Amino acid sequence: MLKSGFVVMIGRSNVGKSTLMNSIVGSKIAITTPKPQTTRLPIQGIITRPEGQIVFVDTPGILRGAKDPLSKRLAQAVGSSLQDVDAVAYIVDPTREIGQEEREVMRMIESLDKPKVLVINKIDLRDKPYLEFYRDLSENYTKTVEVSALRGTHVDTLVETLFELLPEGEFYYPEHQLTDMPNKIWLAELIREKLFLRLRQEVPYSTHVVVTDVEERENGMMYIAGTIFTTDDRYKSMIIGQGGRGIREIGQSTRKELEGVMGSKVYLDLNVEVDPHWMMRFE
Ligand SMILES: Nc1nc2c(ncn2[C@@H]2O[C@H](COP(=O)(O)OP(=O)(O)OP(=O)(O)O)[C@@H](O)[C@H]2O)c(=O)[nH]1
Ligand SMILES: [Mg+2]
Repeated sequence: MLKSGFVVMIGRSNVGKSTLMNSIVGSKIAITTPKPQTTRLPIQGIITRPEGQIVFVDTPGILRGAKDPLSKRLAQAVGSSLQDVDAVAYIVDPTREIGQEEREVMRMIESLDKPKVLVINKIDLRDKPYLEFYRDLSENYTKTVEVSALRGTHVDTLVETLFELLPEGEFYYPEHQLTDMPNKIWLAELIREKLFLRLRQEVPYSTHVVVTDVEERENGMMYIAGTIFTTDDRYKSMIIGQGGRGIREIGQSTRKELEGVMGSKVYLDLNVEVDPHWMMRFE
């Protein structure tokens, strides 16, 4: 008897939802950075085991009261991803203070009439001042699991727990598929990760990456063309950097990672363009 279902990963920004999904799926599907608001699209990661299949939905971290169109869309995406899932994994970070935002997320999740697992992440860190607070919440959840997404500690226990909670059912995706994400979007996400890692402060949030072309050339080399859109000339210069150093470094680190994953040479053609309204057009 096979189990199958959708599990949504919910939690504040930066608690490690994407890291956890990558760790469960065993492959880098979602990008992760030390900055909040890294994830922008709900992304699915799929695992198929003898017990059945779980489709994980990684969501953007919840941000309260955000007014710009992008953040609103993100909040809507999280809201609608909750409707049709079979279980909820609520990820928390015991090293971070519990504010108003966390309490609101918590209330929303506790009011859901679905199996919910409290996932206390980052247990590898030494100082966890809020660990007991979260442990005391256990009775409000179907199960509680303490994990380190980064080290992979107890991630299997979490997966077993989720299989127990899911209904019987058939596979949603073919056995070997790891994600529902189209290639171009994943490539754009990877470029955005390198951009985030290189730049500081507000610039990354004012950027959007589109991959326009992916081609295998005759010599086995992958040709990839992409454009980084940003809202302002000033940001454009920051991304390009002095003498083009910035954009070159972003290109190089993306290329290195891609060559590792694809096992072939990659030629990456990256441009930066100013489009003050890309946020309005975001989809
Ligand atoms: N020490 C430690 N760090 C972790 C762990 N899991 C995630 N992190 C780090 O926490 C940061 C945020 O991780 P992400 O996976 O991007 O967090 P997220 O919840 O997806 O964030 P958003 O997409 O912004 O909502 C990164 O620097 C991760 O390396 C963990 O188990 N232990
Ligand atoms: Mg994320």
